[in-house]
Amino acid sequence: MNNPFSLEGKNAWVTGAAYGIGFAIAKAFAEAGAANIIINTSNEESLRKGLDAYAEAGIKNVHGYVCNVTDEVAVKETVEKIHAEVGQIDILVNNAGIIKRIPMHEMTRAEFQQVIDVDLVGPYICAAAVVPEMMERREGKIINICSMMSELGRETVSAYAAAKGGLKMLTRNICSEYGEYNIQCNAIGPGYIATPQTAPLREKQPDGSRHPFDSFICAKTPAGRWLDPDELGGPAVFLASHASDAVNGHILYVDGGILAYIGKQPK
Ligand code: NAP
Ligand code: GCO
Repeated sequence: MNNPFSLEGKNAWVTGAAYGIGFAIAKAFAEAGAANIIINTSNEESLRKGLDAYAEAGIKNVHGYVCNVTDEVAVKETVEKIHAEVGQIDILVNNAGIIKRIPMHEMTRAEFQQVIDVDLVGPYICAAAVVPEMMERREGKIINICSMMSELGRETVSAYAAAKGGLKMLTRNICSEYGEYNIQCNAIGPGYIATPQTAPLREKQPDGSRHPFDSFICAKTPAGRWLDPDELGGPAVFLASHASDAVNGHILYVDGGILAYIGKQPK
């Protein structure tokens, strides 16, 4: 019996995968046998550093493109380049994302819109660009990277929570609209992961003490720690593989149990 978790022969496009969660997911895909890894970033420097990081990790067959996921024309052009230079896109991971931590009443419309554009409109643009080929082949995997903020709010992240909540429903709608073509669209909802995006929340205070948010998150996570990006690799391989062909429209929270836990009582 073939290994249902294998990605042998598959081409996977992970958006925004120069580092962070995207890099960890792409690495796991390569380790699961993916034939080609495709990444994009918003600028040349990030792409160059990202491709160097893959090479240093010994990951081969990585193809990189500079492409802003909010630019529909650029995304369509990039998909055409991928088809010409790499081949079909079997798996799309909508990972690229930003956050702006600003109180809602102090946030400008432009700032709010920028987060919505990258975190919600971008995944729509990329999914819409790859679905036609998946429909023709009657096979495809789309994985959106949601968030705890797809379920919970907190101060200063209104735009991010609105985008990630919308991304949860976009995931369910892609499932609903394209399931008949054997396209599965699911999401991963990471908990709090130690990446550049959350680095400000873990910075030591001027007096050398822990950042209050660092202590807060560790109290909210049963294991009492931040999660590592590599801990998302297995769940991502599952959702990208035939092992999950009967899973559709699901948000898989990889949060260490935050959503199940009221939080550790302060001493
Ligand atoms: P990160 O370290 O800030 O990396 C974000 C990635 O997205 C970078 O590669 C960045 O590339 C790319 N990107 C940003 N805007 C882009 C655009 N317009 N076009 C193309 N690429 C763009 O973030 P992360 O922590 O790895 O998070 C990755 C995803 O997981 C995001 O969607 C985030 O919301 C989500 N998430 C993170 C956590 C966490 O705790 N870290 C938890 C839940 C969900 P450039 O170098 O070009 O900027
Ligand atoms: C924040 C964090 C979170 C994480 C993640 C949690 O400011 O609360 O950045 O939003 O990035 O989305 O799942």
